[in-house]
Amino acid sequence: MEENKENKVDKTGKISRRQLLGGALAAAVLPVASSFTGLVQEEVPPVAPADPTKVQGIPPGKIGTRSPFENPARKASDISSRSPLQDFYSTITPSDLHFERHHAGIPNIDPEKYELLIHGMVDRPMKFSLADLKRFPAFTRTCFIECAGNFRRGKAEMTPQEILGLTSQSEWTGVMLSTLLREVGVHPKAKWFLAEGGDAALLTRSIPIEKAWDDAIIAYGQNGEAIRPAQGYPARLLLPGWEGNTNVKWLRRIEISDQPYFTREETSKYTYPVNGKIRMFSFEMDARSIITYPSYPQQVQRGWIEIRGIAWSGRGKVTKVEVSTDAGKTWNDANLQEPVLSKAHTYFRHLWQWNGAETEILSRVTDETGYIQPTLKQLVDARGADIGGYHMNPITSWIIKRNGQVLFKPEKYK
Ligand SMILES: Nc1nc2c(c(=O)[nH]1)N[C@H]1C(S)=C(S)[C@@H](COP(=O)(O)O)O[C@H]1N2
Ligand SMILES: [Mo]
Repeated sequence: MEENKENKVDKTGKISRRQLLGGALAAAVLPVASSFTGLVQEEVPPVAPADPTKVQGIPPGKIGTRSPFENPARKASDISSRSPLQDFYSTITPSDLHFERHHAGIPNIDPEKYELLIHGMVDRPMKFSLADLKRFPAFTRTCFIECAGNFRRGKAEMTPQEILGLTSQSEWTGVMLSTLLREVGVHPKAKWFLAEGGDAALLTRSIPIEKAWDDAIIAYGQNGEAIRPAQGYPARLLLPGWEGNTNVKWLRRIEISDQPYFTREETSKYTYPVNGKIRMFSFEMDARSIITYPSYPQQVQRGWIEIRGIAWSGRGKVTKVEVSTDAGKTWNDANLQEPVLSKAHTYFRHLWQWNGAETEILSRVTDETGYIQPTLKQLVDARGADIGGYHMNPITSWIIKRNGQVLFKPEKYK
């Protein structure tokens, strides 16, 4: 065996005296040496900057914080909180500003005890721990979630957050539900599955099995870290483009069946007529857009204004956003921020020169299926009455007063 020259050991098994001295010497010089490399920076006392125009810094920390000058906040009620859409420069919603909708509060679930049961019309009913879910090949995708009841109006003094803040976007990571369905062996006659959460809410949803084979994800990651408790920690069902309520949080059970379950949300009380027929199981979120700048309560000045906003569709990609600055008489194509992702918030911008006259600005999206965002009149005519409620995605307008004040146009029709 080759002798290690650095570690000379004498016959008694003790390290030589020379070796010890050398080691002590090396230890003594180490802090000095590393202070040059910056490794022991925290030992250097803070020095006030000699140049008074420079600003004294604070040391780095374990968790980052926002600038004290930036205070974006959700607007919360007992059952939901809304994202501050007007405060975002682009389309990823910071996780702590993601909208929330809860029917029985946010349960605190121990990831060690978490289990997802998949049973019903399967060859092998199985329970998956969180660790099991993470062993499967993972998948990451950016998409929006929107509550089907996302639309408020009624007065001019409303922000984008108040009007439409029940939508947000994250980059989600998890395992494709199709991967798990192959694992349990789904019966060929299966047509639906039931998704159940571990919270106290009576919210279970029946989902056509095609969505599971297509793009459903059991998500445990949100914007690069573990999903937030409010978003369903440790795992939720993610159905890109579909009504918020089908994205069952704290997912604990999936039951495969050949028919829907007609749970509470799936009875006629929670559905509405379209052309005289009850519209049930309307899963996809229709395309919509909103200008987030300028918006209430901002004040603008005459001259160049970059009109900005977000557009999205639950059916695929946004292909066009048009902006009108003359109350809908003429329309201009806005620029779409690339990359445009399917079933995702898409940022649009349109440069406009305001001449100072009172006007109305609005946006209208077209998606890849050719669907064009309707006016409120078109929506109401199709449904027979302005009943509000779910799936209300009309074009929305802002009025710009001569003094530059921006107000929401709270339309009501019939
Ligand atoms: N288990 C469970 N899942 C749930 C809900 C709930 O109350 N319990 N609310 C649903 C509704 S109505 C919506 S809009 C979305 C909201 O998702 P978010 O809170 O992550 O934004 O979660 C859905 N999933
Ligand atoms: Mo919702």
